[in-house]
Amino acid sequence: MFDTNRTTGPVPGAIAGLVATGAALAVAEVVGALVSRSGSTPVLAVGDAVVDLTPQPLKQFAVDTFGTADKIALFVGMGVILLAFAAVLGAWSGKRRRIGYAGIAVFAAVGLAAALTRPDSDVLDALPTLAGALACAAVLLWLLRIAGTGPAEPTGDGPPPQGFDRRRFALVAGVAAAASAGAGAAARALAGSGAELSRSDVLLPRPAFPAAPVPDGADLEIDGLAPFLTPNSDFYRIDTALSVPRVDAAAWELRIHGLGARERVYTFADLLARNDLTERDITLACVSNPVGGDYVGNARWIGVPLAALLAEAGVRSPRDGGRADQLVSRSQDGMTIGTPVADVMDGRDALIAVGMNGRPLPHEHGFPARMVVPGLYGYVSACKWIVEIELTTFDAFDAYWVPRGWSARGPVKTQSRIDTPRASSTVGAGTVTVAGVAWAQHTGIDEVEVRVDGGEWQRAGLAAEDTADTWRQWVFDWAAEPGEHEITVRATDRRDRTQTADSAPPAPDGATGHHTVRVTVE
Ligand SMILES: Nc1nc2c(c(=O)[nH]1)N[C@H]1C(S)=C(S)[C@@H](COP(=O)(O)O)O[C@H]1N2
Ligand SMILES: [Mo]
Repeated sequence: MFDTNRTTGPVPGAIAGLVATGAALAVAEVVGALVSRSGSTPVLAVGDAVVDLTPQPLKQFAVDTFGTADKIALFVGMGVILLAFAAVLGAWSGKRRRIGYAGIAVFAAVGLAAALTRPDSDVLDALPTLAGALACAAVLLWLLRIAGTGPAEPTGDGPPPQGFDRRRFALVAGVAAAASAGAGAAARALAGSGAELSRSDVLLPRPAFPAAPVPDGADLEIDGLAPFLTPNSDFYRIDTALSVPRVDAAAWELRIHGLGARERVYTFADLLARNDLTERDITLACVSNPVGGDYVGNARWIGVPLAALLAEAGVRSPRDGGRADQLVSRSQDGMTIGTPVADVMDGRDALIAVGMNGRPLPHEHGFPARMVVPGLYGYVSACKWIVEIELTTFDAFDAYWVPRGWSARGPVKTQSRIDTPRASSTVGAGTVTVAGVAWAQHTGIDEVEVRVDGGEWQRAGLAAEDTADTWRQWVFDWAAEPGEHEITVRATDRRDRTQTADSAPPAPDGATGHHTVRVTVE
């Protein structure tokens, strides 16, 4: 059914389509790395747009199914679709060039639309797509010409059509594919290099207000129990960024402005040079953490007290007559996070953090600066790659997650988790160490209780308390008898709130219920 004048069939066209698409992506990456301020490329922009446009239930399904591999799954899905289209359109345009042009135009339009509607985009973000489309057309035409596919030219007295030179086609296609792969890799290196340098250049000053050492006995060091301080490499990561923003600390600024604020701009050097750098242990939790889940971690942060920056901008808490009740932080990648002004100005250690466990913030966790507020879920407080703080009201503005079905306010709910023994594990009869963590940031944990097989609640032992802003380990010695058993935990915080047994899903403002594990005792 393909051109009867030729003997080449659809395969060379399909290969040409694939190679041309590879060239398009590579050129777009290179141009993106060279010109785009945000290092964005059409693939990332389309991916970001897909994430934004995906309805909440589907997003939840993706997270539930793929966990933190959800982004990889998205890219693999996009790649499969793109390559399938490339092969089909390439084969088809072997017969009709116009199909190829139309296909390229459609994909370029999608790429442009996505690139130019990203929150941090500017006109330069059109260039990678345009350059990629041109490269695609050029490589496609070149390969199709070698393959000798397409409608017979009105030959007249011209040379007779050449046969299909397979070797030449394979050579050119191979070289084009290899060059694309090389260029793509070079572009990645280029995009990553600038900010990476500046992070490794950062020397964290000694904080003026260091945290007290973690008390002896705060870390029970039990096998299988989360360590008291979560190493940066193990700290959960939750954000909408498909590629980790690489922010150049040398060019970075934090702007504070809005209702009742005199505009102030701070550079990274300004923050590091301050005499109020403060070190604090703060446990951060994600609102989407299911009961028993591990989207919670504890780190030793260094940062500037946010209340001090707000005071310098003349901001007053609504409790002192200030007009703004919401502080909206914006990130380099366009995230918006809304935090109650009253909370960050009530004396708690809300920080613009620059350090995490003694290191500059890892890129994944917001380099060069992010917010951390004890007692609030991350989605209403912990803006990573922060560049702007706007004073406004809850009436006037809905931050990113609010129209997506999450509550505008997100104080953390008191929770507890069993880390060991793990669910569905088998343990030996006798004394079994049951241990876990409990958290009620900015309130503190008062008591943890365990019960087995629905029996009496029994007090667990509590590890030494670091501060009310951190989680607390607990341990319970269980005299385990052979059989199937169910272990349940609940915590009571210092405001006398005991965790409810009613299970609620994470949306809209945090999961509730008791963590229960089933184990087999032999
Ligand atoms: N820029 C940006 N900041 C963000 C987010 C995001 O998607 N983008 N996610 C928030 C959420 S939902 C949480 S729970 C915390 C997680 O911080 P972590 O990834 O350092 O653990 O970051 C918060 N800050
Ligand atoms: Mo979160």
